[in-house]
Amino acid sequence: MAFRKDFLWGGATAANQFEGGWNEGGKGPGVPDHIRGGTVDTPRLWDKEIDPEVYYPSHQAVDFYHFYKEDIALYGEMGFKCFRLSVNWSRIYPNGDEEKPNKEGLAFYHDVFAECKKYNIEPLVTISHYELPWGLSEKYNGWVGRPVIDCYVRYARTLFEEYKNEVTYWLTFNEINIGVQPFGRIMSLGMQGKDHEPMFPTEPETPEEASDRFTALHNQFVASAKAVRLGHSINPKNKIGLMIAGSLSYPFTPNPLDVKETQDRMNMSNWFCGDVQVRGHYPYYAKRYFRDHNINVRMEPGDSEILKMGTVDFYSFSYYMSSCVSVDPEALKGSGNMFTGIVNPYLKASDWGWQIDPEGLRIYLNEVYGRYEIPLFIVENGLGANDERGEDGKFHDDYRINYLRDHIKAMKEAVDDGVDLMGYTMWGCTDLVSASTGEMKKRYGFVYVDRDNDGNGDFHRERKDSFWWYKKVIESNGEDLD
Ligand code: BGP
Repeated sequence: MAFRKDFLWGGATAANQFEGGWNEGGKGPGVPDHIRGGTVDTPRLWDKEIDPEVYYPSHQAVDFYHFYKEDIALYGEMGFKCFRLSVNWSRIYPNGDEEKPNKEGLAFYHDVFAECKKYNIEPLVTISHYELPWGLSEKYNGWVGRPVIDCYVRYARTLFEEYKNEVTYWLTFNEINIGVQPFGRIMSLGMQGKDHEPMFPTEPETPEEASDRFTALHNQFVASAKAVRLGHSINPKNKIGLMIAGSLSYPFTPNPLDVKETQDRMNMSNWFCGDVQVRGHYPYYAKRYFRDHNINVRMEPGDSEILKMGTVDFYSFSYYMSSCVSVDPEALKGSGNMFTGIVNPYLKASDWGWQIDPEGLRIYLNEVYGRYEIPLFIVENGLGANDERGEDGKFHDDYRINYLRDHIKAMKEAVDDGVDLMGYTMWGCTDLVSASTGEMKKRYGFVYVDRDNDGNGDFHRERKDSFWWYKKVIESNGEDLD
């Protein structure tokens, strides 16, 4: 079996990691603009006030804001069919709650989409990728505040109307399931932290704090469902998807306790949000989870109808790694920034501790498709590595090619198994800032960008070996992987 004829090959980015121009063109600050850089061992810190002496990676990122023509031309050269990007919410509504959008911000994305059109590249737009306007974070403690739903819906309406003739593929929220975890409070739910605390808070939550967090997540579900309905009514051609951080867990041993623990983990970390957004209601296991953890989610009358009416058209996800689960506290923990898990002796890990598991992608695709039977879209996958120049001064990233080849082979198998797969957008097609560590050194791209962890470099772009390889992959619709 081959990939569909209209398979959407391409690459993926997010404004706060890619765009820069953080205070240009009328843009207001977003939550990521308050987060410092870090490394795999030192956490990124959240600052209440932006300190002019401190380097914040999102402020210039890799300057897509000024390089977009060149970047999209490179995607055209590789033959991209699709380019995933996020609209930076605070470029359109600088504080998040204005009555009227910022025209200059709207014009920027018209220019971006016009460039895509030149090369027949279909944009795939994430409406919110960890990019809550700072104004809403401060005023409402992020998504905990119910009024944020209306602000989001107004913003989504602006995008659907404004770009009606330019965009038909949309994602309502990036990795919405990160909000299920306490570490998602700041990044995913835009909640206020303690000044200078790590972006991934590590202190245990009280039941009140967990209740706030799940209320914030509920507000995102409601906002997403409203946006899906609205998007369909504005343009019936719109295809609107959810987006999940694909987290595949294996039991570390056949001990039934490990197997049960894994099932619980999969339910809450992975399935919970998909169940709400695809099926239109909370899953059966939510009640017990809330009861056991003393969590009180503040829902309003009518919310369950809204969820029911706003289910998504397709299921998209990121997939980088898998992890093991054990009830044994002695089992060896690996690092992994966001998803720490037990080290799997059958797998190798990246330099950032992410365990590489292409077969897991096939397993995951089958699991998800079996559960929901709606089209799937891999909107992030790739290898973060420290690229260094070879003796000839070029980037020979064969390790990246190997990673991608193995994952594409696994996708092919899944398609052969009968999974309906719409497309594949490799994460960080042009090098960009890492979300978890804030580093530039953790590079994913087919295209190298001259910029380092401390903000040095002139931003010029260079093709890596993987650039030419991916061009062949797309040309052959995934047949030529050598
Ligand atoms: C996902 C995010 C992206 C991205 C990617 C890689 O969780 O949606 O924004 O950055 O992971 O992670 P990192 O940048 O930490 O390597």
